[in-house]
Amino acid sequence: MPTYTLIIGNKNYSSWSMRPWLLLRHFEIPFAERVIPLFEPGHDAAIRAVSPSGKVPLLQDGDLQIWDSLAICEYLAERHPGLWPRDPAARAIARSVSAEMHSGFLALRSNFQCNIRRRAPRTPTPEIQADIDRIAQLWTDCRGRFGQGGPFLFGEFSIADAMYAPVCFRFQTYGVQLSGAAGVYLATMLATPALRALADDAAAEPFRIAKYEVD
Ligand SMILES: N[C@@H](CCC(=O)N[C@@H](CS)C(=O)NCC(=O)O)C(=O)O
Repeated sequence: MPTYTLIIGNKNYSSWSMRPWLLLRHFEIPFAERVIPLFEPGHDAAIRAVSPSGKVPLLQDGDLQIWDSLAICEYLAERHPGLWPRDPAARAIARSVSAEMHSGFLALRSNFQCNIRRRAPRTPTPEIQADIDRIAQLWTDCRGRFGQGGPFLFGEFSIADAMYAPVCFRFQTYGVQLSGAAGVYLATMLATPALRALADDAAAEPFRIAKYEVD
């Protein structure tokens, strides 16, 4: 029986929820999931009933509740070896790029909504392009400096990749093309079994948030 229950929003739309979900799935850590569909009637009360922040994701481990995607990933990393890079320098940079994702890229996040199953190519504004350029630079740098042991940012899949997975789906949805190492990394991520499993679940979800379906 899994000891963890992960409470998440819609798989198609909830960018924060997918990070710990992908981590658990990729590392085959047993967990139960509960989806609270966002923006359906009563969603706010349903989330507040379980989450002190009024947000998802939230991880339940027995009586313990952990909220916020990065805090959940850190909690899991303390219990399951290998979720962060083993090398201290690589681990420090992995934490830096994860924190940058967690608190940054506002133009991209607020204009290119997470909608995994949608295909709606758009021309980025200069502000969004600046976020895209920084992400491409960051991915290229991580792959060049730390990526020798595998195809992910720090070689093997880590929390840093889970943190950037929503960006990969956003780039796919809005037709953002990347060249060189960043483009190869994007393709690798979208072909990774955990991301494909999430995309399959997202495609099958019945929920539809109208405001995320229009330009
Ligand atoms: N910084 C938080 C953000 C969580 C967040 O904003 N979650 C959204 C879904 S993606 C949410 O719960 N929205 C519901 C609401 O605001 O009513 C994290 O990393 O978990």
